[in-house]
Amino acid sequence: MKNIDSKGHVRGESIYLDDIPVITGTLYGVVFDSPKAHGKIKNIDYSKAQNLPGVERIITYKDVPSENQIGGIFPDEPLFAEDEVHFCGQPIALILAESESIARKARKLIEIEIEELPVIVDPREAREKDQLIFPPRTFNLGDTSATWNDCEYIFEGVADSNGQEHLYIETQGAYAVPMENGHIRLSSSTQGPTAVQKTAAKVLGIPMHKIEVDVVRLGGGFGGKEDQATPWGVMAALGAQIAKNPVKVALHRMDDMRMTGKRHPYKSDYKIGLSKELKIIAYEATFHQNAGAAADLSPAIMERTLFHATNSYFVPNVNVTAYSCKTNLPPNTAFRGFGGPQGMYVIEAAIAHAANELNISPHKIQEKNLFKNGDEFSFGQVVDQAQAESSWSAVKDKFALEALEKEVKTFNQENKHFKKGLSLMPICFGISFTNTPMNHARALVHIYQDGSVGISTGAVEMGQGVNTKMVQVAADIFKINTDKIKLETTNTTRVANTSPTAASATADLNGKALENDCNPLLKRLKETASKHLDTVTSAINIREGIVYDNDEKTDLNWEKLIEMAFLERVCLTENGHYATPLIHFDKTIEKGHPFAYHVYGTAISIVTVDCIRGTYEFDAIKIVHDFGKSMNTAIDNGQVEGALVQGIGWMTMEELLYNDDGKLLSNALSTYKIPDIYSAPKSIEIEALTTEGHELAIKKSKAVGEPPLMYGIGAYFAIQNAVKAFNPNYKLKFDAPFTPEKVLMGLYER
Ligand code: MTE
Ligand code: LUZ
Ligand code: MOS
Repeated sequence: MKNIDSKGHVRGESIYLDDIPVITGTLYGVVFDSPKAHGKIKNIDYSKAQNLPGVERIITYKDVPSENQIGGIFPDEPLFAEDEVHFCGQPIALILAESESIARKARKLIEIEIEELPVIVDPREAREKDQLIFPPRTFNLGDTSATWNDCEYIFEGVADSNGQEHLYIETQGAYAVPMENGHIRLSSSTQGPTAVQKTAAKVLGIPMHKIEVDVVRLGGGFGGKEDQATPWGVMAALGAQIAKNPVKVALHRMDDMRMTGKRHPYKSDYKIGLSKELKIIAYEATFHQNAGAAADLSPAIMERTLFHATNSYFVPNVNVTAYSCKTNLPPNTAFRGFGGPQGMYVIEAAIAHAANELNISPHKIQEKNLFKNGDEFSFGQVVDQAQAESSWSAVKDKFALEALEKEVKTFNQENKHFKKGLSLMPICFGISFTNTPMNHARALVHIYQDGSVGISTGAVEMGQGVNTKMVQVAADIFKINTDKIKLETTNTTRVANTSPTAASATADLNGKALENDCNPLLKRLKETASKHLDTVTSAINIREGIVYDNDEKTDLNWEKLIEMAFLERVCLTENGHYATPLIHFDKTIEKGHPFAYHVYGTAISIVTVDCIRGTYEFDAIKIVHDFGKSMNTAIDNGQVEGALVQGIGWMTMEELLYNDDGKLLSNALSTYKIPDIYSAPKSIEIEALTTEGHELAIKKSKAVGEPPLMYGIGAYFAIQNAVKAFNPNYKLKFDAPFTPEKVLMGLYER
């Protein structure tokens, strides 16, 4: 089935926040934000801005009727700064004006005096100064300290990875319309409609039922709108409440880049111990997460770093600790992979380091340590249905790895100024929110009298194709044509108390809730048909909209059946619920079974480095991916391609840069480069691993949104191998992204 949005997208008919018609008299909100990364606000003079014709009013923390607080996990983040600022870009006030351009002009007229305080941008410095967002956590398995003596080889080092700007095409924004009795209707570009609703209710001092959040779709989120769509939604709602007027807040690109958090940069230490047979028998790591100035989702992201610290490898003795370090950057947030990539990168660095010292291929170490059924993760979950070895051997066979390696070797012998590098990257990613209580969802189905069907779920469409998958789930149960089914907007009055669309689990959670609607509806319809046809319910079947009795066509079709059911007063609506079974986690001992299942896969990356310029091109990425039984190969392959290229961008070219004063230097598309069609791999081949799929995945089709991003980590090591091939004096460094500048330095270092 094609993505139901394809036609609308190519015709420009799909509706995003900016396509919602605004009501006459709407006020536009522009955020005035801190020009300094840390300091005490001594004085703010709003008078010139206030007096600019067209400016309606300026809202500050003083206008907040209830709590000036938007922290989701910890209450440590004000909506508007009060007397201190903690990062450049921190919102201080919302200017409401007749037009956006007037509001922007007014912003320039605000005068602010800040007494500057010391700025920390480095997470290690923050840890030294005891600036932690919350206490560190440690996952432990076996006994590393007792194992070092048994190790034949031990290697230690550091591995850093930088942050990443989400660069969703649609920037953050919301539109609030006041309705009767203090009710506010809020359109928001958010992955978490309930988070926006709940926080707005808290700040405005009204119950949640007075705020209705509606989401049509997002022009991308990538995690950047899981938590950080909230402030703009709350500001629009607050503006509407105070000004008694519709209010729209939509960030300009540079405002968005400056004010919002990104993927967390990490600085990490590793120590890896191997046996003579190259088994990793001990692994220790310390992760310094650069959280920024407030918690946001950092606790959950840090936790996922620990969950994925050994990637696809079984290590019997593990001790990994993570620190969430408070710095004066915008609070960093969810980004595809959610801390997992940052953890996986470090063990891959440790393996590359070991292989380099031992003068062997890293593949040897990787291959020897892949998870098998019955192995234990450091957090106590026992590995079952492991596809680490099967995807590894499938990638070797299907893509003739040995021949590829030979080609690279020959090329490197024959070419002086161009060198190729090859790497293998296995992935293993846990599916479920690591916070068990978040793993449930609801869906609402109406069958209308004419036989058409309307579906609401808690899932937010952001390009990942979840709406199409929801249509497929319902169509497969009812056995009717997909054009009879409409996916409604995501709306908190139809589906309440939703978890955000995140953790790649949206189709699983909402799809299974939807199955719990469709199955009982179908049962009632079959009962109606069996009564009418005077047969047993089990003899009734519906196929392609026709009712069959013992495989014989009847005169009943879907429409007639629905009409009949309605006249017989059968309920044609269901409200289904689903909660992932089995999962649990005990933080007091850091053990449990947090994931419904894992997604596996392996990628080969081949790069050609221009050794005069330091530039590079990816010739090919060849992937064997564990889709389970994919319910939509077009959508799922698209997710693999998109995630892969986004991962390569993070590892190679996206260079997020703050200066020592905490100011974002890579603050526009001229200074922050993401992969375009020219820098994407010349070829991407994706093969599906043949498996039975997993019972806890929707229709046995495994979650696909985030895991393939981590194939991109292989890009770093492929480039590194090419640099090594050119310059034998190159000393391995793990400092992603591997930008052309760094490549050039590596090529010519002595
Ligand atoms: N694909 C597109 N096109 N746009 C996005 O914003 N977000 C990713 C992924 N794929 C994203 C995307 C992220 S971060 C997640 S968690 C999943 O989609 C969420 O959707 P799912 O749970 O339906 O996979
Ligand atoms: N969000 C979240 C996530 O709140 N918990 C998670 O475990 C998670 N994992 C991936 C992406 N977003
Ligand atoms: Mo994705 S980082 O879970 O929004």
